[in-house]
Amino acid sequence: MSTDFQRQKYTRRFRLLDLDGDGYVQESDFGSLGRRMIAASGSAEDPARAAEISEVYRDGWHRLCAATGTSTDDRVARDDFVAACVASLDSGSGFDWVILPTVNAVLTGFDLDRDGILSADEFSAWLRGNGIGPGAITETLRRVDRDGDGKITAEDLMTMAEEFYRSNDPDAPGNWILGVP
Ligand SMILES: [Ca+2]
Ligand SMILES: [Ca+2]
Repeated sequence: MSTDFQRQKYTRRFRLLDLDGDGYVQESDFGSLGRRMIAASGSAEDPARAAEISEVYRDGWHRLCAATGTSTDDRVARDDFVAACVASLDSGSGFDWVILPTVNAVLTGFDLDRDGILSADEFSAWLRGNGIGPGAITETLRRVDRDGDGKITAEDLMTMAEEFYRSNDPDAPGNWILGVP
C-alpha cells in the first residue's frame, strides 16, 4: 500500500527526470541528465569516467522501460511512472530499478577518489546535477549527514535511497536525498 506522501515523492522524482518538461520521461531525458552529471562531476575531460556515467543513465532508462513494459524508443507518462514505483516497491522488485540505480549513479559519478565515501562537496555536486538549488542543498546536507562529520558512506546512501522510496515518516532524512521533499 502506498500513501499520498510516497506518491508525492515519486512525482517529485519524475519531475527531476523529465528534463525537457514535456510530461513524459524518455531516453533523451536520461541522455541529457547523463551529460549534466558528467559536467556537474567535472568528468568532461575524463572520457573513461564520462562513459561510465553515461552508461549508468542509459542503464537507468533501460531498467525503467523494463519495469513499465515500455519500448526503449517510447516514453513513460508521469502516472505510469508513479504507478510503477508503487507496484514495484509493493512487490519488493523496486530495489533493482529505483533504489540501486540512484545509489550507483551517485557513487559512479561523484565518488571521485573511489573510497566509497562522499564528501559534502561530492554530494553537493550530485545534488546540483539533479537541478537542486543552493539553499536546498545546504538544508539537504544538514539532514542527510546524520552524524555531521561531512562524510556520506555508501551505506548511508543506500539507507537514504530506501527511505526516499519507502518511508512514510515525514522526518526521515532520506526524504531529502533529492532536495526539498
Ligand atoms: Ca521529457
Ligand atoms: Ca570519496
